[in-house]
Parts: sequence; structure tokens; C-alpha cells
Amino acid sequence: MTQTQSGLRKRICFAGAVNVGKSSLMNALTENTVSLVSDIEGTTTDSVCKAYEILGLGPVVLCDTAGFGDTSALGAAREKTALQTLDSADVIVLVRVNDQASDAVSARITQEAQKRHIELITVFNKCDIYEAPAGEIAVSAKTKTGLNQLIEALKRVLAKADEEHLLDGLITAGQSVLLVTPIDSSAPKGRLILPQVQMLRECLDKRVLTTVVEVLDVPKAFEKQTFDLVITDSKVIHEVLSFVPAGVRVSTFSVLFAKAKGDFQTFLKGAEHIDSLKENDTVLIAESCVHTTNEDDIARTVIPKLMQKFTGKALTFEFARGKTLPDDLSKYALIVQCGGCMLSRGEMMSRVRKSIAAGVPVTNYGLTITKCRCGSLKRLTY
Ligand SMILES: Nc1nc2c(ncn2[C@@H]2O[C@H](COP(=O)(O)OP(=O)(O)OP(=O)(O)O)[C@@H](O)[C@H]2O)c(=O)[nH]1
Ligand SMILES: [Mg+2]
Repeated sequence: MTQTQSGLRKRICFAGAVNVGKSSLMNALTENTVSLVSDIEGTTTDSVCKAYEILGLGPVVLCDTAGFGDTSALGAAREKTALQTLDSADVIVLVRVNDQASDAVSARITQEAQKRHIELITVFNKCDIYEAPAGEIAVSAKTKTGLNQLIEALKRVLAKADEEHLLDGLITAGQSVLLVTPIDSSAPKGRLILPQVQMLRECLDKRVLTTVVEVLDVPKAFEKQTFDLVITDSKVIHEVLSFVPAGVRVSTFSVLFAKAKGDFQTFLKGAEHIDSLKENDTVLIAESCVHTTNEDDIARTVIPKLMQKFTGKALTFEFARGKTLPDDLSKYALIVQCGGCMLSRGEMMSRVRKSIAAGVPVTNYGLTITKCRCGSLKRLTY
């Protein structure tokens, strides 16, 4: 159960004023002591995130955050960390109690959620001692009242936030698809990478007739049959296009993932911005996971070389790795974000929002490679 990749888990973040019972509620939902509880204001100091399987919700990550309105010396720093955690939420559970201090904080958190376009569910906790307003979700972490109502509300919201399926509108049962998965030196030993596995799974779910080949075998595959759709790794898009007959639709793994997990129109515009890059511009290449690099490392080597060659400009490249982007993005002319297979949609959207707020165009690895290899994105289906 806990082996579900974090990128496939929905992130549910608990937020609210100090002492309203956020940690208690998280513990009640998980039927476990995940987060420390006490009647001292500011008990939770740092965000506590835990992968969990909740009956009816499936695999999720639950994040408890520090309470707002903590007047101690570290209060402001704790709020900053809490806001960073809320950034990547798929849904925020705003926990309040029926009192004035909690009202002021709740108004602020509601505003923060709206700014981020993140869905919010408000629950009134401690309904064993406070009366919740009529029609609201009343819960008690202590007596475990109302938890089912909260789970039902989460189900409704998370169903809306469900990633669009990768192949919706592109292919139907009984049609045929050719998946091109290069096995080169950067392919992990003995297995496929997560996006390829997810695509295969979706093809099977949709009862699509699926053939998986290495790039060199694309011509042989077309000798045997034609395909309704070809989906290739962007790295080999140029070779694949040279093998695929003109009428056959072609897409890439990264295009379809960007559609399902990100802001595709923003990424498309970002890729077109490569045409406008100027001499000495700085490009940020942002990779979300941390792994060792080799000589054909996509971030460090492949993309910089391709961009230099395509633009003919002397560009400077900087690299960011891990879960967060640098604080100041304003010096960059473009941000090239990895496909984010380890990120949830909420985490990816938080990166897109930060780039937009800094006024910096953002795109992803796959679209950048396709743009630089093919000159345009016109041949792609999405
Ligand atoms: N009566 C009652 N008390 C509760 C309930 N939920 C939490 N409490 C109590 O409220 C106090 C604060 O609970 P926490 O879960 O630590 O609250 P929190 O919002 O995480 O607090 P901070 O981490 O300090 O922001 C503890 O004494 C809990 O036992 C509830 O549903 N009913
Ligand atoms: Mg707490």
C-alpha cells in the first residue's frame, strides 16, 4: 500500500489556528498517532506528512501543519513553512472551532487557498463542546463524530481534482497504439520508468491494442501493421517522426503527462518562448527528484546542448534539484521543469504558479526537446 508513488497520491493538508485540533483530527482519520497532540498552543512546529491509505479515499498523503496565530518568537517562521506545505495541496481541510480567534485565521487561510486555486473543505472541530453552525461539517476528533462526513466531502473534491486520464479523447477500445520506449544508457536497469508503466496501464484499462518497441524497431512494427496513435519518448521524437507515415498521429509521454498533471497551455507557451531567448539569457532547469547523473543526463547535458544548438545563443544554465524551486525566479528567462513523475498535480501546479507569479515562462523537458529537435510542436497530437 505504501508503495504507491508519491506522485500518484492526493495531498490532503490540514490547516487552521493553533489548538483547534488539526493534529488530533489527522490522528483520528488515520486511527494512529501520526502527529503530536497537546493543549499547548504551537505543538506542531513543522509540517508532518505521512503516506496513508484511507478507506474510501485510497492512497493519500496527509499533511499536518503548524497552527496560524502562534504569537511565539517562531510563529512567523512556522506560518511560512505551513504555507509552503499548503502550496502543494490537492485539497486543504480548514479546521476551525466556533470562536473569534479561529474566525480570523480561517478567513486568512481561505484567502490563501483561493490565491492558489486550491479546493478547501471547512470542518468545525470539537463539536462535542462547541456548537457548529447549521449545515456545516461538524466533527469531533475526540469522539470521532462526523469523520465519515469529512471523508465523503474529501471524496467529492478529490474526484474533481482527479488527474485527467492520459489518453482521454485520443484513443478508444479496440484501436491500436505504438509505445516507443528507448532503452539507452539512461534507462534504469531491468525495468521501465514510471510514466511508461502508467501509460501501459492506462492502455490496458482502456482495452487499447498496445505494442511496445525500442526506437530502432519502429519501422518493423509499421511493416506488420499500422497504428492509430504513436506515443514516444521525446528524446527520440526526431527519429520516430522519420519512420512514422504522415497520416498517423504522434504524441509524446511528456505531452500527455503535462496535460494530465500541470498547466499544458502554459507549458506550450513556454516552449514557444525558446524562439525569443536572447544572448546570455539564464535558463533554470528544475528537476524534482534527486538521482545520480551520467554522461547523457537529460537535465545537465542533453537539454543545454539542444537549446544552445537550436537557438544559436550563448545561454547560461542553472540547475535546481529537489522539492522546491529557488525563492527568486525573476532572473531567469525561462524555466524548464522535469515531467514531475514523482510530483502530485498539486506540487506541479505550485511550481507553475510560482513561475507565473515571477513573470517567467515555464515549460517542461519533453516539450523543450521536441521544440529544439523538430523546430516546432505542430506534428504533435494532444
Ligand atoms: N473536546 C475536544 N478536544 C479536542 C478535540 N480535538 C482536539 N482536542 C484537544 O485540543 C487540544 C489541541 O489539539 P491539537 O490536535 O494538538 O491541536 P492543533 O490544532 O494540532 O494545535 P497546534 O499544533 O498547536 O496548532 C488538545 O488538548 C486536544 O486534546 C475535540 O474534538 N474535542
Ligand atoms: Mg498540531
